[in-house]
Amino acid sequence: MKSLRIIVSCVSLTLVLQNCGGSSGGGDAEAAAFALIGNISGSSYISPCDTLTPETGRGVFVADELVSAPGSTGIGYKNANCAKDGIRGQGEFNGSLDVYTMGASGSGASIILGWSGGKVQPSTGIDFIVYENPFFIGVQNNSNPFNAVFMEPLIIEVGNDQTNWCGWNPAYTNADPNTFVNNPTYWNRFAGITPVAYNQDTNPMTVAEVFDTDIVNGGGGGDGFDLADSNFGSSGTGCDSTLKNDIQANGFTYIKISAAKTILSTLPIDSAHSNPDIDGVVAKSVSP
Ligand SMILES: [Ca+2]
Ligand SMILES: [Ca+2]
Ligand SMILES: [Ca+2]
Repeated sequence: MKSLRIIVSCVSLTLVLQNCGGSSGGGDAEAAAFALIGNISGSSYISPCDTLTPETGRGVFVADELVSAPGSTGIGYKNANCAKDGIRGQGEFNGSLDVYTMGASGSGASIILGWSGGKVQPSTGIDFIVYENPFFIGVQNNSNPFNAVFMEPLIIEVGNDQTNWCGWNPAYTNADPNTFVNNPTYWNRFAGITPVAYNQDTNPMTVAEVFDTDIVNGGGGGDGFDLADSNFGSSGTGCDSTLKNDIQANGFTYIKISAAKTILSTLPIDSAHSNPDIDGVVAKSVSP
């Protein structure tokens, strides 16, 4: 989130809005960013994310438990509560501002979320969706159909003990593996790839629409994962067949979200695409 980092700097320097926004001209987005960042004034600072709450009661189960976020400062976009306060996507061409920006490396490049002790259950189709804040860029038309995204790729793992994790064997399949290409087709089984239309406040959608990630055709977007996927269990620290089979049969307690390059170090992700912003995670079925 490079442009927004500049905004945060402006706030900390107590420059006025006009001085910060003038050069880049992104008035609405920047005004919204200021509203989200709120009034930073030392120890009295309260982030909007600290008071927002995730939706409940209709079959969209938001990961509402912050288990671990070593990079969180509680201020602005470095407040990890923004990753558990609900999903507030901004559509195909804008990124959500209700997000926690992770570090590019080290412990701050990961976050662990839970469902307040519940377990995400295996169900038909995708079992959960991860929302970063990607957005389509450039011209979209029939010969160039939504194939360019500003993305900050993530690797997703799940587990039951915060130590052993199973993942989906993410694969970057561009012919030149050393060149970054922003076409989602090459980013298989990563998150942080698909823009987000679902917004619990302004575009709540139906439950069926939320769990349809095809944003181009009316779904809510985000990146869905299925415990029944044949790739599940073929990656992840400490993943063995026992853990894989247990998770596939009985579900999982924790999700670990990491900036992709911290796990796959040879990925061609430069510094402009290496500070992912986590809006949140929703599951289709959770049981205590
Ligand atoms: Ca499933
Ligand atoms: Ca981002
Ligand atoms: Ca959020």
